[in-house]
Amino acid sequence: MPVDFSGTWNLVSNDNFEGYMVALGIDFATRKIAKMLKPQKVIKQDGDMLSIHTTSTFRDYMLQFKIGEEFEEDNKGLDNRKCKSLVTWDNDKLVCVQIGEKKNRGWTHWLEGDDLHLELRCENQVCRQVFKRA
Ligand code: 1AG
Repeated sequence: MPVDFSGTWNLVSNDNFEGYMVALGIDFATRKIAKMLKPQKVIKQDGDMLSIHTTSTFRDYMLQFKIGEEFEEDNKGLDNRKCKSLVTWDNDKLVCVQIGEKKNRGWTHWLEGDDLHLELRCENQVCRQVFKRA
């Protein structure tokens, strides 16, 4: 049985979000707002199908995909660059590779105790986010 990420999760820590946003080319004013946010994730996992809805007072981001199946991602409201994304299991970690203009782009989700972890990668920057159940 794979891990189940389903639930509602609130951000509690956000390490080097600034570096990650700079690597994505997010402008100064947007970064100032974005780093104040405490986004919430609502994750629904049903077999190989996942939806991850990240919401905040500023912007929302919705992702739906099937594990193991490449899809087009538009990153709308984030950096707006399109990429080809593929999410696969690496043991109990959910790993996304985002192929596009930015090198080394992707993310990894995993559970640790009662916490949801998210590592966001772009070029040489790594942002580490931790969420707790709402
Ligand atoms: C993601 O998580 C990213 C979800 O794919 C959003 C997290 C960080 C923001 C990413 C880039 C920064 C770009 C622009 C800043 C402007 C607004 C920030 C809004 C943040 C809330 C939406 C991986 C996975 C599924 O959970 O998406």
